Amino acid sequence: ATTAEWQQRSIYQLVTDRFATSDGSSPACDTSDREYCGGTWQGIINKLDYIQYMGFDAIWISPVVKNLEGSTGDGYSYHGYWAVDQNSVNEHFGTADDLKNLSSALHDRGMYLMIDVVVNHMAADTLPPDYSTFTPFNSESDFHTFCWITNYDNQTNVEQCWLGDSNVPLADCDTEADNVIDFFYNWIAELRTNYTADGFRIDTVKHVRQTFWPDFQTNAGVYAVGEVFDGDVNYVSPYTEVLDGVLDYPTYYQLTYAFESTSGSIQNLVDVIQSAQSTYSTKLFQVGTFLENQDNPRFQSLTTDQGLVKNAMAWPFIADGIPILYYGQEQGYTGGNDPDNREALWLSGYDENATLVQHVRILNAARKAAIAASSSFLSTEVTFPLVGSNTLAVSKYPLLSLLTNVGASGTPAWDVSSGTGYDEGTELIDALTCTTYTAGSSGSVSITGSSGDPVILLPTSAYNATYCSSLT
Ligand code: ABC
Ligand code: CA
Repeated sequence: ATTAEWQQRSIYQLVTDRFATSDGSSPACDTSDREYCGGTWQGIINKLDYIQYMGFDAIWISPVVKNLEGSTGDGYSYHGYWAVDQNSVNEHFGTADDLKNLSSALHDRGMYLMIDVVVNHMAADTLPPDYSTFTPFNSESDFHTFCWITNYDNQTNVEQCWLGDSNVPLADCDTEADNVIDFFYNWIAELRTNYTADGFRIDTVKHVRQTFWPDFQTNAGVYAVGEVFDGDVNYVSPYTEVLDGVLDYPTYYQLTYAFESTSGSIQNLVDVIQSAQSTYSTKLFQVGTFLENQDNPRFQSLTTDQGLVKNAMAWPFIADGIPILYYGQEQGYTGGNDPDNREALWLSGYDENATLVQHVRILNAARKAAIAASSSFLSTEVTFPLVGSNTLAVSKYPLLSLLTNVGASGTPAWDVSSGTGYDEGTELIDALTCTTYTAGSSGSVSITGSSGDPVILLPTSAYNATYCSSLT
């Protein structure tokens, strides 16, 4: 699928090993053991109703190729990022046919499949690696000369030295060598055709020279979003030119800081967004926007204030990029750093009535309603008609989102005098509560909220009332 098609989607990111088992059983899963817990591609097929219920129309799954087997000093390779054989699938997750079946099951529902891929490295459990265990790169000369990454300010060090540690060195592929380049350019095209993949998430993008990526993207043939793990817009920006999209790490940090406490800086969030808007140009609309992922502590490990949580969770759905939600957030999971943030979802019972499941369902519905109501919604940059110390109004016509970090014990109030895009007298509805309001002169909106919750406004004429009747 193209970038334009992905822009209309919202993505549910899951860790394959931790999402669902083939037979629906709920085995124990202690994240600190760093073992395979039993999730499979067939398990995902069985739970597509759950994902679709929340309004997601795409999933991003863990890397699919065969990984390092057995126990290491850093645990097992349940996350899928430790490839040893690029030409085989990871049998812990199922067979190649199971993966094809997942792809078909998604397409039957009009959903997309995004596969996570790693070309930067392959994984070993000795140093030096036994290169003969790798497929197809079974020679030391297929890799950069060993050195650990020690200096993130030195881009050559970042690109040509190795990630990992002495337990699991990540042998750094020589992505300057013709045989390595040719292999990966063919490999990504075959991965797409073999599994009818609709998109890719690309790992460790900043660890490979930028000039590797444009032809890789072309051969991928579908939308790809690259992981550039860095909070600086100026560092990330060039990567928006060599791939379709990047994961929006700069926003991730300021979003987290703004809402993790009642004293977080709203202004810093506004600043990073405006900086990205002026730096990325139209690529702004192609980034993947997220609050959680497999590498960072879950938001509810930082605060469990449900007012703050609901505001932070709303952001990816009301902003300029493609929303991504990391599995488990909707069930209120609280795990901290890797490996604690990779809890088994079956332990939640996939409760569709969970408060945050309903929250996400409405956020997806509101975004879909805005897309349907205005052909320019997806190419309209957010503006901020109100920036207070604890309040923020985010306009992306026909959506007006009123956010706050006063927290659940506070009473937020927003007095937006203009800049909403609404005509005087327009009837508005808060998608989260289905309370209605009327826009005043110059489209002004004046609302007192409750429990530190956000308010997500749309013209009543643009919002499907069935979501209101489902509210409890
Ligand atoms: C395992 C254990 C961990 C243990 C570790 C040593 O080994 O589980 O407990 O601590 C996979 C697995 C991990 C595993 C690693 C290593 O492999 O999932 O569980 O950790 O074996 C991607 C994936 C990630 C994956 C890999 C490897 C890469 O998303 O899941 O990990 O295939 C760097 C890379 C980034 C990578 C990330 C984990 O490490 O760039 O691609 N993610 C700074 C650097 C970043 C760096 C980050 C974290 O630290 O700039 O490049 O990411 O180490 C901001 C700055 C940022 C800064 C942050 C910390 O602060 O702006 O630049 O990031 O303000
Ligand atoms: Ca590299």
